[in-house]
Amino acid sequence: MKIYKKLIMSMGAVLVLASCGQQNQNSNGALSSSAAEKVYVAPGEQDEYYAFLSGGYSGNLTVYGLPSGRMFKEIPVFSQFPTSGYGYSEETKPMLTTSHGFVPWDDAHHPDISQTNGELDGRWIFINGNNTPRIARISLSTFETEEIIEVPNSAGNHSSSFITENTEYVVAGTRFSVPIPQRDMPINEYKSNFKGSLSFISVDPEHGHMDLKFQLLMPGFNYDLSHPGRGKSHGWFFFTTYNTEEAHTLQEVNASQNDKDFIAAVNWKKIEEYVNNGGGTKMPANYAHNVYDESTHMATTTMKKEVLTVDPLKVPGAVFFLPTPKSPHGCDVDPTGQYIIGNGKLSADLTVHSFDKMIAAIEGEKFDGEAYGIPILKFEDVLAGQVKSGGLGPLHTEFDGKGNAYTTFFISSEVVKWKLGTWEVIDRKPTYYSVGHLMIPGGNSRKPFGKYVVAMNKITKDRYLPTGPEMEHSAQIYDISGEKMELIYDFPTHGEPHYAAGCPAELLAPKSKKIYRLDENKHPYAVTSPTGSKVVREGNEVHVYMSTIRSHFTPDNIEGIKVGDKVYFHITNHEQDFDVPHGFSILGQNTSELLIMPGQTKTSVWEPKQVGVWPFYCTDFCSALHQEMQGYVRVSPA
Ligand code: CUK
Ligand code: CUA
Repeated sequence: MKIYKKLIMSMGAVLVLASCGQQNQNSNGALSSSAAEKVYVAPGEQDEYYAFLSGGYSGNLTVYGLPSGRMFKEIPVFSQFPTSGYGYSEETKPMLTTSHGFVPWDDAHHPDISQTNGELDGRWIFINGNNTPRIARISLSTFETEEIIEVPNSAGNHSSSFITENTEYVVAGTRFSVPIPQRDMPINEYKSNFKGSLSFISVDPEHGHMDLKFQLLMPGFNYDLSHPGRGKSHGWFFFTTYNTEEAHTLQEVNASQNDKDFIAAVNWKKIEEYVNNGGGTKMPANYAHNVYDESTHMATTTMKKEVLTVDPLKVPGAVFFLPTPKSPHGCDVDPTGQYIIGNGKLSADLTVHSFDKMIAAIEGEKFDGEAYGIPILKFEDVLAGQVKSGGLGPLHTEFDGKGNAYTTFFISSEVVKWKLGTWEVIDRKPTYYSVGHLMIPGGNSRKPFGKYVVAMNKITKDRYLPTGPEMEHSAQIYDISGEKMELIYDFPTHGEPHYAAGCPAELLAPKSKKIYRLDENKHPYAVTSPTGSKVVREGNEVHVYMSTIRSHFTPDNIEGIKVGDKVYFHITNHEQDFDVPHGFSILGQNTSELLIMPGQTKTSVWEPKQVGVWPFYCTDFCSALHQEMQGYVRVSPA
């Protein structure tokens, strides 16, 4: 078998050599002969990398293998997800609590993996909710959402959730500017009254718990994307703006007037010091902080009442504006921390700023005016270089750790590879079609793994068998191990993958938790002994302490329930075997099914409306006697 594979591989090499100069690329862009081998992961074998693609308006995060493009799991974050009962079970409903009530949906854009010393550490992955501003933290040991914090004084939480190189902070910047605090006022008084906020959420290094440490209140310029400094620029954060015009209507025209908008450079270390010394102003603000506890398997919500705000003018030397052409979108920092790339989405050229030049200009106080008191640096003083790309509509850039950068072009639909420092274009390859973000595993850190780049495309058109007017979005994998990029695969994605984060499998796979231990289960309604099952009535509330193991529920015949009761089924899975979940659902129930993993307790609420004898059953095929795994509830008149 191995010899056979080797033979094929050497034949492939001969083919590639023979066709050198006239590559046998098919009309859809792929080098079909060698490409298949590069993405082929044989049955039973495993991928080299994990890729976490944001699900956009699905509110979820989806896990794929690289290079196979196989989907492993969809992790619900800002959604109710029947597959796992997330957002339906009593334990997980609090995760979706906000100051606006229960908001079981959001628009998830940018995942980012935790780092230590600027390298991926594989502990957590963070992702933002754009619409009702939130940041979530997902455990990379359980692959479950463990925490969601709402971001007050914010609207359109777009320039997030990027993290600093020791995961000190996860940052959330606002896209929309709004009155802060929110109040009733005329929209046409936007200019100089509406504000943006840049929130610095600290992350507890041991448990990952988030805490909104301070909010920088900024002019209402619309903060689009951001990235932290790293290496030499660690301690700074950079944010693109696209509306220095402060347009509040017909933005497509009115926010494109100025030739240059800004990248805001924020020295967060300086502000942190200011805040630690008692600086800042406390402001009333309502926001929810939801935390899932792995030992009780339950989430709880704390409503917060106050936030610490910082006026940038009170911290001299902390915030500067770097003029950047043509409504910049992406804001990316290279692995050395020297280059800050602002992609003007309405231009052809890329603008690269130099961190060293920025510091020199700040130290020399070479300013070119100010905006609302914040110093503006001179474009020429901070410019490192411009990439004459020949493309149109640059959006996002990633790095391979070998001195190369890769930028997506939405309008000309391509990925362009170019060299840091010389700014020369090395290669370009089309995407299918209209690419947004791209991702190289670790491409957001000091140590990228520059073997593959995944391009995430907004438009699918003819790539797959037609499925009516609506089609899934599409991702494409390019091999970037050589001088030229090679398109090797494409696969449909779930939801709109705005961005992704990737990580070597060898870092995550060994830490992936296999089973929850029943003897560590601290759920208040857990049944931890084989004889612990019972039914307890408290007024019109009934608590069913139920256990489950192949292939029955205990109890499985329940009588004495009346119309008007509120019945809580607390179900504990007693399996001791990896990967044997049980499900639960009962006829007429509108709170969806549950999925209970071994050792876990999950709760489903049922308010029976009709008299009768109603069946319940296990919804997950768990054994040869899965079909027998059932029971009845008798409901009598009130
Ligand atoms: S944004 Cu989607 S293509 Cu929300 Cu990161 Cu640029
Ligand atoms: Cu338990 Cu099917």
